[in-house]
Amino acid sequence: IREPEEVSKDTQVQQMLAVARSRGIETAFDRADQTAARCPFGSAGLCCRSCLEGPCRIVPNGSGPRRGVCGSDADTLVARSLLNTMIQGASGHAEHGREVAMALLKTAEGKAPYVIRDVGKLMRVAKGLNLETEGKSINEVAKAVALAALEDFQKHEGVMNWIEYRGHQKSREIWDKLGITPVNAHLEIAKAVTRNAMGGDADPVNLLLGSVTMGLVDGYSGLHLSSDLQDILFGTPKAVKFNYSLAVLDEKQINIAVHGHIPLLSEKIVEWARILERKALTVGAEGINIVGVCCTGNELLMRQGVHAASSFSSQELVIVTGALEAMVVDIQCIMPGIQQVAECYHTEIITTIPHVKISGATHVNFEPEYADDAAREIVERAIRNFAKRDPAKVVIPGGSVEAHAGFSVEQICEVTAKINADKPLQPLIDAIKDGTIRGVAAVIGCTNPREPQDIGNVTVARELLKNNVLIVTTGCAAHSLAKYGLMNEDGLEACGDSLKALLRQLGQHAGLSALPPALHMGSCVDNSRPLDLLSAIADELDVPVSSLPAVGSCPETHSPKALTIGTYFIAHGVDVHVGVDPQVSGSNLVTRTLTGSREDKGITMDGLFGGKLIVESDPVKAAAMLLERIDMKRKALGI
Ligand code: NFS
Repeated sequence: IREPEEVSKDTQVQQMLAVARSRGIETAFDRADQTAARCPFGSAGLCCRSCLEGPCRIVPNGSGPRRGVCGSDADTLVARSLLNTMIQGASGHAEHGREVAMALLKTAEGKAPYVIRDVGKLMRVAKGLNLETEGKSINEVAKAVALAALEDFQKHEGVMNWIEYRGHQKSREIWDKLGITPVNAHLEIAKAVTRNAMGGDADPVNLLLGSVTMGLVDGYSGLHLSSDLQDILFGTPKAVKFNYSLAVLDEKQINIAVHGHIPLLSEKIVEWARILERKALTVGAEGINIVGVCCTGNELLMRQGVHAASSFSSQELVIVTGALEAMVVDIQCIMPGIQQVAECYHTEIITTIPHVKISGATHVNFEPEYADDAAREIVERAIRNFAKRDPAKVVIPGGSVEAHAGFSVEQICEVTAKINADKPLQPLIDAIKDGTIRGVAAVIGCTNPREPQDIGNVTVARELLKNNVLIVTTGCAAHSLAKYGLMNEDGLEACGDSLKALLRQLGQHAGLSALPPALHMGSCVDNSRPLDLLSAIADELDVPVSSLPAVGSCPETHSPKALTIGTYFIAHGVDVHVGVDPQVSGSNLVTRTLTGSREDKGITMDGLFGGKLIVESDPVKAAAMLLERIDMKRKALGI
C-alpha cells in the first residue's frame, strides 16, 4: 500500500487520503494498490474474449499457444483489443455531441429552456456548414445547425458535415485516399463493432486504420461538434479567473459538486443556485457554492469561473471533506466508488442520465425540456441535506491557487489581434518562425489512480516550458497544471527566456501582467480547440498540420477517450506521447505501426500521417523525445 505522499504530488490530496484511511474509507488509490498485480495477457493486449470459444490467451514469443482457437494470431488480437478501446472512446464523445445537438434543436424549437448565448458563433458555424443565414431568424439558423449536426449520426453516403467544415484539407486528402474518412458516427461505430467481432477483420493493419477512423469520429462528431454547439448555447470562453484545489469547498456554504462531462444540466444548476441563494440562508448556510470535478468542472470554469475541486483520480476525496451536500453526475469518468464513500457521510450522489445510474444513488432524470425542474430539484435537495451535515466530520484543507483560463481560439486571436488586427495569427507565426516559441504542445488527458497524481502532467509541461514550448492544455491535465501555478504569473519562472518575454508582451494586450504559461482551452471535448488553432496556422503557412512543430502529451491517461483523442491528433500528423502503457506490447507489428518512424520498413502511422505514438513513462525522457520531434519538424520546415 502506497503512502499518501506516493500517490499524489498534491499535499491536500495527501491530507484527505490520510483522513479517508483513518476513517476506514477506501478510495481508488487503495483499490489501485489492491489490484496492482495485473494480468500479463491483458496488459499486453493478448487476452481475447470475443467469442465463446475463448477466452483465449496466447503467448506469441514463448512456449505457449501462438494462436487462438479460431486462428487469430497475436497481431490480430492486439489490434482488435486496441480497436475495442477506441470504440469506447469514440462512442462516449459521439454521444456527448449528439446530446448537445438534440438540446440545441429543442432550444431552437422553443421546447427547451436555454437561450443562444453566442449568436456570432452560431452564424460563423452556420456559414462554415454552408447553411443559408440571410433573412433567417436566430432560431431558424440554430435549427438548421442542429439538424446538420444530427445528420452526422444519420447519413449513409458522403462525409460527415463536421469534417467537411472543420477538417483540414491536406489531412482530408490522406484520409480519403486511405478510405477511412467517416460518413456518420453511429455507422462507423457499428462497423467497427462488426469488424471486430469473431470472424470479422483479421488484418492487423486494416484494424489499426479502423482505430484511426474511431479517432476521427471522436474528433469531429465528438470534440468539434460539441465545442461548437456548446459555445453557441453557453458562450465561447473568454479570459476568466477561477480557483483550484479541494479548499474551494466552503464550510459555511452549501456545497454542490458537479461532475461528468456535458454542461447542459450543470449550467442550469449554477443558474438555480443563484436563484435559490436566499433559501440557503433559511437553513443557516451563508450561500450555495458550486464546485467542479473533472470535465464538467472544466466546462463551468471556462465560461463561468466556477471553482474546480478535483481531477479524476481524487474525485472521492471531495466527499471525504464531509462538507459536500450533493455530488451531481452526468456521464463518463464517474467512479462507482463515490457512492460507497458518500454512504459514510450525508452527501447525496445524484445521477441524472437514464443510462448512467449507480446503485444506491438518487436519480433525478435530466431531459433538456425539463432542465429547470431537474436543476431546481437538485439544488433544493442539497439545501435540505445541509441540516444532516456532521460538523465533527468536516475537514477542508487550506489554501487554493488562483488561475486564469478561458483561452478559446477566439480569445487567443482577440489578444494577438491587438498586435496585428488584419492577421491575428501572425504574431504567433512570427514567434514560431524566429524560435521565440520553439514549438506548441497540448498537455492533455487524465489523472490515473495507479500513477502518482500530477507528477507526469506537471513534469512534462515544465520540461517543455523551460525549452520555450508554448503549452495549451485541457481536461484533467489542466487541473494538474492549475494547481502548481502554471496558470498564473508565478508559473512564468518555469518558462525559457524568450517564451517568458512573449507571454509578458501578450499579457499586456489581455489586461494581465502576463499570459499564463499554460493556456487552458477547456474540457476534453475542447481538444477541438488546439487543432483548430493548428489548422489555422497551417492554412496561413500553406502547409499540412503535420509539418508544424506541434505535439500532444497525455502523461497520466486512464481513459479510452484519451486514446481516441490522441489518435485524432496523430491522424492530423501531430505526435502524441502517452505516459501509461497502451496495452499493445503483445504485438511487434502493432507496436511498430503505431510508434515507428517514417523511415522504418513497413506501414507506420508516421509514414501515413506524419505523426506517431510515443510511449514513455518517464516524463523527463518523454519531454526530450517530444523536443526532438519538434526540432525535426522545424528543420523540415526550414525554420
Ligand atoms: Ni478526459 Fe474529462 Fe479527466 Fe480523463 Fe476523464 S474527466 S474527458 S477522460 S479523466 S481528462
